[in-house]
Amino acid sequence: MSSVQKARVAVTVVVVLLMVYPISLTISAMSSGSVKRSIVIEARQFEFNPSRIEVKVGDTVTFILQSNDSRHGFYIQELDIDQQVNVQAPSEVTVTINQTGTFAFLCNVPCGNYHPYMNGKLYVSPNVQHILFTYLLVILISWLILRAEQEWERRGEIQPFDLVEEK
Ligand SMILES: [Cu+2]
Repeated sequence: MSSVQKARVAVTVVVVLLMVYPISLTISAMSSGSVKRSIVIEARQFEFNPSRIEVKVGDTVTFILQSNDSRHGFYIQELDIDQQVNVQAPSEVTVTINQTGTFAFLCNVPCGNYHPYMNGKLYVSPNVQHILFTYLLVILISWLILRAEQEWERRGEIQPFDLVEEK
């Protein structure tokens, strides 16, 4: 492989990686690697139950929120969730989780002395199927582009991914 060809392969892979991520995220959200799930959370003075929740990126999660003592809130800044929880009136909020990480959820309705300590954590782990799928897509699309370029080269036509003029 000449250095021009190596550079072309590298550029192709980078371009494809940039293109593939949003596509694969969308597809994985629709595929079997991601799940729809409902999680019932009880808010009470002064804790959430459960207070630790684990999901995978790409999952569509419906949080079903209930309270039996007073009004509370369910707030996750990073996921743009801000839901009131009224007494004896369950409410729900659905979100497709599109980032990994650990996110705090908080009560944002003052509910008593220990309200500031009313919080929990949502752990979002990577989706292995999603990652494998992304790699396969990158390899496949890169291969197709490189094959197409070889074909163009053979025919002496314009080569859209050329970095360096060949002599
Ligand atoms: Cu509170």
